[in-house]
Amino acid sequence: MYTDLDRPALRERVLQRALAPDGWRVEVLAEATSTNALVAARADEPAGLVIVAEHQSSGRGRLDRSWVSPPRAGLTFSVLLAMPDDSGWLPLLTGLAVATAVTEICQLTAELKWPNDVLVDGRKICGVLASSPSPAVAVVGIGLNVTTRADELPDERAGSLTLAGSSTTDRDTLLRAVLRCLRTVLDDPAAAKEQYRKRCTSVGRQVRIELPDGAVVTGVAERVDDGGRLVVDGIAYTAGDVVHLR
Ligand code: BT5
Repeated sequence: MYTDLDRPALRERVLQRALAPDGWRVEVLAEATSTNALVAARADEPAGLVIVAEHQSSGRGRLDRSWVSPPRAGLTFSVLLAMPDDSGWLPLLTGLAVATAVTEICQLTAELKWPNDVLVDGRKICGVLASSPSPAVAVVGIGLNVTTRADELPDERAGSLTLAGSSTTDRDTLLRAVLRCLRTVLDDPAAAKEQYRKRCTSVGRQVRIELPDGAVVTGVAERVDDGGRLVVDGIAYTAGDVVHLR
């Protein structure tokens, strides 16, 4: 039985003080519909707004899918950013930031499945949802499973830091680490793209890619091109769900 002691609340004041020097303005809400929607509704504010929800009642995935997480079991938050020049890379580099933070502080090896899923032991521990409420503004939402139990996850392809044996499950520490890594990738996107290409384990593999229109393609993922697209047997894909076949 998980109690409040196992899943302590985030410490908003401490986070605000720690993250302000890096340009982040953090707000922690007990409950929200979807943090992506809340941040998008405040798109006229300066970049750097971060809204974290201890619980989301209608967390969103890509293509209108849902993101489910019990209260305080994970991190669910969204960040307001100026749209970078190479916007196609933004969700990929956000995934890189999470994978880097998890590898650094959890003593786990996190892999990146194109475009932006973070996997540990082959299971998805993090998803990223990017949107653009106006051409100059981007919202990136991150869902990271921390203490989530197997029976709280949607299926056996999902995992959490606790299930993977993470050395820490302190969500304050994790949030700070992810935002620090996000700042690093945003400050030097060229280096981050190189890092992403090194860490993305979809490349060089036989993959199945399920496209947004329902079509399914199987082939070898050759590389991630300059637009952040996955090239499978010579054809570049902008979006899709990748399954690693072997
Ligand atoms: C994603 O979509 O993975 C993007 C998830 C983004 C969630 C964050 S939370 C903060 C912010 N506010 C929001 O409303 N959203 C963002 P996609 O690749 O489409 O994956 C969605 C699929 O992952 C679902 O259809 C489920 O199968 C699965 N899923 C749902 N909840 C999950 C979880 N907690 N862990 C792992 N997989 C999950």
